[in-house]
Amino acid sequence: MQACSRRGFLSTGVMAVAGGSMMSNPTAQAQQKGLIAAKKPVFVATWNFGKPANEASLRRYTEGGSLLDAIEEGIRLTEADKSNASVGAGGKPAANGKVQLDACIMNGPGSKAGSVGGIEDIMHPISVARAVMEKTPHVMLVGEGARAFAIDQGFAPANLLTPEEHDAWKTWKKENQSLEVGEDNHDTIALVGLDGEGNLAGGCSTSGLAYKLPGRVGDSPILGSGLYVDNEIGAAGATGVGENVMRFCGSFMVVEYMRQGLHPEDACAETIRRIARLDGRPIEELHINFIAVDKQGRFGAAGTGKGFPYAVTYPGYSQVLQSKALSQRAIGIEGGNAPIDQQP
Ligand code: SD4
Repeated sequence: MQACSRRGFLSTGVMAVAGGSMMSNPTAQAQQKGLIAAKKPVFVATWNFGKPANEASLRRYTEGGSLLDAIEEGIRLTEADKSNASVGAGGKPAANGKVQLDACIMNGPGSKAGSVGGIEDIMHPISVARAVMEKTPHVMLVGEGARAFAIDQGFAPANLLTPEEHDAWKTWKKENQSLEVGEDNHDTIALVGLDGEGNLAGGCSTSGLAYKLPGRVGDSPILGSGLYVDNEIGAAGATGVGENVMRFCGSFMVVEYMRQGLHPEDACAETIRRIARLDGRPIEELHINFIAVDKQGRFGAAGTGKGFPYAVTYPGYSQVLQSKALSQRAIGIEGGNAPIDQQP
């Protein structure tokens, strides 16, 4: 069964070590591949920009912040980065030229969660999501209500549309006006973590699909779709075309596969296979990716097509890795976790 491939690799790896053909520190190598528990705390995030986010999370945690503080801090870094056109300030707008942001946060202990959908003019929706969780009896606020709540809580309104994205939107309006859902017009930061006490938490933030219909909300702020945390089992997050995640409760499904005993990477891959089966389209057309960490500190990721880069950070280690890749031609393909960037 495909799902057992990593354990197969682990036993092969252990044999290779016994034969003296692997590096001298097999424990460190197995940790870096996510095969055995990483040092704690461990942070796992989507895309290359997940690495500086993870590192900000680790710094915050090391300085005495809670796991939730750490998750929020990492995501805030990405939200504030105006060169990132898919999260927070600088994000691509909806078809009407307004940047509408989605975010959620979830804490393992007590399964507490907060979320905002389609919020405008607020640079840090992850912090608003946390305020929804901590200061209201609700879980999710959307649109104008979310914006009004944020301003009431002291978040300053800001213009999130950069001149570059304004120009790109004007060009799109003049020349195109089609809504293409493909590989290149979206990205999300999903960041999940496990702390020294064995508690889990996660967050997720995005500007969603470029030039989406105003009011469209994707998977990212929907608990169980763009993010899910189960403090007994693990945490998972998604990036990609939200419509192909939220119809299947994708992140919840990943966690449920971990509950059944699958390694995080296998749980992500199995979720994609199941979504593809139910959806009926070739895997390459789905454009979905998942990350996961389990209660032990093992991690993994899988994506459609060529897979996707994701970042893993724990004390003494921070790296962008290539996820497992799933395509129609060879389902379940190459094992993931080849380092992409050797820089610490
Ligand atoms: C959405 N999942 O709004 C987000 C976008 C994304 O990589 O993650 N793209 O559908």
